Amino acid sequence: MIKVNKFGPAFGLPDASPFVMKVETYLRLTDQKYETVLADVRKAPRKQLPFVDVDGKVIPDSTEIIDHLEGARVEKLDALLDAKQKAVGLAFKSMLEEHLYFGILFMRWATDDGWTVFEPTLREMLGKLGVPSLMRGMISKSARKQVTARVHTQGLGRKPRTQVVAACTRIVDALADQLGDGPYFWGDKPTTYDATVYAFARGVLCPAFDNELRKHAATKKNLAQYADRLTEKFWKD
Ligand SMILES: N[C@@H](CCC(=O)N[C@@H](CS)C(=O)NCC(=O)O)C(=O)O
Repeated sequence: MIKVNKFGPAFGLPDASPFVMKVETYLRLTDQKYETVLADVRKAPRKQLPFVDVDGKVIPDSTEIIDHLEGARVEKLDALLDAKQKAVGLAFKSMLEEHLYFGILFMRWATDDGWTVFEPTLREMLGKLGVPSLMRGMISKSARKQVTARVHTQGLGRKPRTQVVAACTRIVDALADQLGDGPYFWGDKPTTYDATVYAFARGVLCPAFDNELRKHAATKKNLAQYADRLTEKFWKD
């Protein structure tokens, strides 16, 4: 049995974290049954979510999880990709996970409009984990401090909002250009790259955060259609 430890559905998304969505999407693309557990990130093996429990073996990190699960499958999702496609796939995966991710964090945690949307949901999540209501405000505040410090350390957090949005806009444009009309990132069949691309497409298009980055992403019709298509096919239940 595969148990995915996650934050929980939020903002109309299956999870607040794109990395959790990535793992769950991979499991759905490969038609593997799994259970979900609402977890406390502070108790996770690397103090990050997701992590999974596969028949008692605990595996952290979305990429390590997918590598492990793919390793056990006979028909590999990426079997038909050539070396160049894998190189481009890796470049896009890294760009989304290591760059766009911080832009999404910035828009949700560091800006006042993002935090106004994010904080009540964060408090609700803490409530579901059994944190007493009196402590939720304090923990949210400290989490905000930690996350904004992380974005600052990465570098994006040192820029003004307009420059963060401009950097993320370039990534969204590159993704939409590379994606074409699909149906998947690499044409007719899903690959592991779709797990990342889908998770970040939904993250950046999330209507709850109605900022200039989301508005720009929504103008990329093929990106929005890709997200809708995969939602319809893999996320109906
Ligand atoms: N490289 C990790 C990144 C996971 C990650 O950054 N998770 C975030 C949520 S989106 C988290 O748990 N953050 C808590 C923290 O870093 O303190 C993966 O691919 O799973």
